[in-house]
Amino acid sequence: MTISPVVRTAYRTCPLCEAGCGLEIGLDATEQVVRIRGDMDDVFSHGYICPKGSTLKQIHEDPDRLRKPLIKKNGKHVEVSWDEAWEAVRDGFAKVIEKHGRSSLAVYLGNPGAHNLGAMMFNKTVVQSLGSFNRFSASTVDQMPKHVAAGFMFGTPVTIPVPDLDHTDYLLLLGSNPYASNGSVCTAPDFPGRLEAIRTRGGKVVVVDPRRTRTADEADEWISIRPGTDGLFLAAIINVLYADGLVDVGDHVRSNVSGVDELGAELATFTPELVELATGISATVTRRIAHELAAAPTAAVNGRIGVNTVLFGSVNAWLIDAINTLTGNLDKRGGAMFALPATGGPNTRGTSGTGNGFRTGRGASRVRKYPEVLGEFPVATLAEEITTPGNGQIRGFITLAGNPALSTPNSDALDGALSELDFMVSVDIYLNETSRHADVVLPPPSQLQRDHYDLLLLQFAVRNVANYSEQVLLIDEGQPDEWEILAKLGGVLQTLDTNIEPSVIDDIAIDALVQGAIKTSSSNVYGRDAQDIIQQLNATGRRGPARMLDFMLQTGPYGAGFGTITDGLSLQKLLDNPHGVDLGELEPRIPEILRTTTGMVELCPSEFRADLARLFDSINEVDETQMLLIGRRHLKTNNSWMHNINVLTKGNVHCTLQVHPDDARRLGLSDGSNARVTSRVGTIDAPVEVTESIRRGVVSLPHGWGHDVQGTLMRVAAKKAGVNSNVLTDSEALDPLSGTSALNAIPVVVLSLD
Ligand SMILES: Nc1nc2c(c(=O)[nH]1)N[C@H]1C(S)=C(S)[C@@H](COP(=O)(O)OP(=O)(O)OC[C@H]3O[C@@H](n4cnc5c(=O)[nH]c(N)nc54)[C@H](O)[C@@H]3O)O[C@H]1N2
Ligand SMILES: Nc1nc2c(c(=O)[nH]1)N[C@H]1C(S)=C(S)[C@@H](COP(=O)(O)OP(=O)(O)OC[C@H]3O[C@@H](n4cnc5c(=O)[nH]c(N)nc54)[C@H](O)[C@@H]3O)O[C@H]1N2
Ligand code: SF4
Ligand SMILES: [Mo]
Repeated sequence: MTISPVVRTAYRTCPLCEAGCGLEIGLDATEQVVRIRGDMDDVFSHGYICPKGSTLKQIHEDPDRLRKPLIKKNGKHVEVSWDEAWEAVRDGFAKVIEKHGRSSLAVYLGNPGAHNLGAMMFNKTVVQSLGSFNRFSASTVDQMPKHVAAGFMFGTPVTIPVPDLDHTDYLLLLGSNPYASNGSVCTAPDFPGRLEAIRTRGGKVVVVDPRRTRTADEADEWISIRPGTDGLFLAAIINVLYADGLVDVGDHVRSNVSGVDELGAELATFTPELVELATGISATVTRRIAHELAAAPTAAVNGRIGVNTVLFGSVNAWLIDAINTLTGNLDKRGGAMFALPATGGPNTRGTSGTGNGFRTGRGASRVRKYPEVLGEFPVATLAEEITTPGNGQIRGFITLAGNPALSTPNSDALDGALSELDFMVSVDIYLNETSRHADVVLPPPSQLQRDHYDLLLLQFAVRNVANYSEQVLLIDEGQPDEWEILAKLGGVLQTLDTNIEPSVIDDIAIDALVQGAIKTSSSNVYGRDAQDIIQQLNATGRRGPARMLDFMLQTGPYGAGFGTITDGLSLQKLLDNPHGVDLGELEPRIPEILRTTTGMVELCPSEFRADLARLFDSINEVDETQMLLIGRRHLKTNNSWMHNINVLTKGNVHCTLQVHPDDARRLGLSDGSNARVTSRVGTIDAPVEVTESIRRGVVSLPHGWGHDVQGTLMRVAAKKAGVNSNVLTDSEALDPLSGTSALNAIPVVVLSLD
C-alpha cells in the first residue's frame, strides 16, 4: 500500500480525554487524513500523544458512525432526511407534552459533551427548553463530589484546586491511574511524564489504590487500601497533623482560612490505630505519610474516580483539600493551585474575594427525594423516575452524547426503563446500547469536522494555556453542525415548530451574553455599547460557538476587551497561534478567587461535618470476608464508546475479572476460567485474569463493555462484546451530599462456573 504525500498540515487539540493534547494532522491532496501525530510545538503537550489520539481518523471513517438521522419504524432504525427527523421530533414531543405535561420531559448529558465546544455552548439551550427540572448527567457517576467540596470550601463548584504537578516535591495520589486515563479534573498532557519528572527532580510520588496499577508501579510507593475506606485514611492523616502539632496553613493564606480549630476537634477521634483494620493501612504508614506531607517543601494531595465514586465521595474530596490547606500547600507553588482560564468563569466574575456561596437541594428528585446538586438529580435515580407512576413521571427523554445504558449503575433496570418511554431522542454518533432505544437519533458531524476549544477542562489545567482548533475537514453536504442540532432541538422543544432556525437562537444567545457583560461592573466591557461589540464580533464572519468563544476570550482575564487592551486575547490571536498560547504557570489566587459568603476558605463546612458520623460508623461495617468489586480503565479505551475502533481493541484490551491468586485458589478460579459475579442488583459472567496486582478480597472489572445487545450498529464492538460491569453496581449506593454513585467497593459474591 502506498501512502499519499501530505500536502496540508492541520493542528487540533484532541477532544477525547481531559489531557487535551495537541495533534498534528497530515492531509493528502484529496483531503484524506494520512497521519495524526503529536504536535511537537504545542505549548502544553509538546508532542505527547496516546494511542487514542491518532484514531480521530478511524472514528471519522468508521462506516458504523451515523451520517444520517435515524427513525425507529416498526422496531427498526431506518435512515431518513433531516426534515423528516425534525418532524418526528416535534410530533413525538408534542404528544408527550399534551398527554403528560412538560414535567414529564428529561435530559441526560454525557461525557463527550464536556469536550465539545458546540455542546458546551448549546447543551443549555436544550436543557432550558425542556420546561422541567429533570436533568441528569455523567457528573453523578464521576466528579460531582469535587464540585460539592469546591463549592462549600471556596464558594463556586468549579473552584477546584489541581496539584501543581510541574513544581511539587511530593504527590499523594488516591484512586487515579493517569498512566491509563491521562488524569482527570487535572488537565495535564503527558501526565505520566510529569509524574516521572517529580521523581527525577528528587521528589516523591505515593499512590493509594487497591490495585497495583501502572501508576502505582512507577511511583516511589504504593499503598494498598481496602476499597471505599479512603475517607478514614484521610481523616486519620488529618488527625495526626493536629495531634503531632504539624498544622500550619502558611502565612500566605493564614488570614483567609476559617474552621482550623473546628476541623481538629471533629477529627480528634479518627486516630490511625482506630481505622487501620478498616483501611488495611497500618497506623505506622498513616503517621509516616502525614509527617512526610507536612515536612515536604511542597506537597499536593489529589484524588479521582476511586475516591469520588464511592459512598463517601464528597467527604473524600473535602478531606483531600483540607490536607492541602493544613500542610500549608493550598494556593502555593508546588502545592494545590487554581488555574486562571482564558475564558474566565464563575470565580473570575462578580466581586473579587466574596460571593453568594454554594448550596444544593433547591428541589429534590420525585421518588427518592435526593437533593438537587448543580441543577441535576443523581443519574442513579433515572430508572425509577421513568418507571414510577405519578405526576412528573418521565415519559419523554433526550440523551446528548451519553450512553447511560452502559455507564450508570444498575443498568439492567435502566435499560428496561428506557424501553418503556413514550418518546426518546438521542444526539449521538453511534447507534449503541442507549441510542437503540431512541425513536429519533440525530447524528452530529465527526470530531474532525468541527472546531474546538476545551472550555471546561482548561479551568482545571496545571498550566494556563489557550488553544483553539479550526475544523480540519469540511462538514458533509446537508449535515448540520452539532451546535446547530442542539440549538434547533431546543427551539423545537420550546415552540413545537420545526421552522425555527439555529442562527436565530444563536443571535439571541450572543445578545444575552453581551448585554449581561456590559451591565457587569467587573467586566472589561462594562458600560460599553452592545451594538458596537456585536458589530465587532460579526465583522469576523463567525457565528455559533466560535463567536461566543471570541466574546468570552476578549472579556476574559487576559482578554483584548474589544480594542481596549493591547495584546489581549481574542479568537484571532488564537488563530494566529495554532500551537496554542502559553499564559504561564499557575499563580496564587487567594483571596481573589474566593466566592464564599464569608470571603474565607471554609475548612470545616457544616454539610461535611454532618456527614462525619456516617464516616465514623463505617469503621465497624467493614467485613473482612466480603469480596469488593472495583473498576479500571485501559489506555486504549474511552468509557463505552471507542470499542468500535479496531486498532484500539484488537490487541490485549480485554474485559476480564481480575482476581488475586489467593482468592482464585480459594474460589477454584484460574486464568481464562469463567466466574459468575453477583451483587445485590445483578449477575454477570466474565473470564478470569489472575494477577498479583490486585489486593486480596478485591476483584476488578472495567466499565463500558457489554456490546452484545440487539438493535445496535457497532459491528466491531459487538465481536468483542465483553460484559457490562454496571449490571452489578447498585443504584441505591450513593454519596448523599453529591448524589454520585458508588461505582467502586461494590459487595459481590464470586463463584467459579467451570
Ligand atoms: N462502573 C463504572 N462506571 C462508570 C465509570 C467507572 O469508572 N466505573 N466511569 C464513569 C465516568 S467517569 C463517566 S464520564 C461516564 C461516562 O458516561 P457517558 O457519558 O454516559 O458514556 P460514554 O461512554 O462516554 O458515552 C458517550 C456517548 O457519546 C457518544 N459520542 C461520542 N462523541 C460524541 C460527539 O462528539 N457528539 C455526540 N453527540 N455524541 C458523541 C458516544 O457514541 C456514546 O454514546 O461513565 C461512568 N461510568
Ligand atoms: N484510556 C482512558 N482514559 C480515560 C477514560 C477511559 O475510559 N479510558 N475515561 C476518562 C474519564 S471520563 C475519566 S473521569 C478519567 C478518570 O481518570 P482516573 O480517575 O485516573 O480513573 P481510573 O483509571 O479509573 O483510576 C481509578 C483508580 O481508582 C482505583 N480505585 C478503585 N476503588 C478505589 C478506592 O476505594 N480507593 C482508592 N484509593 N482507589 C480506588 C482503581 O483501582 C483505579 O486504579 O479518565 C479519563 N481518561
Ligand atoms: S491523552 Fe487524551 S487528549 Fe491526549 S491524545 Fe490521548 S486521548 Fe487525546
Ligand atoms: Mo469521567
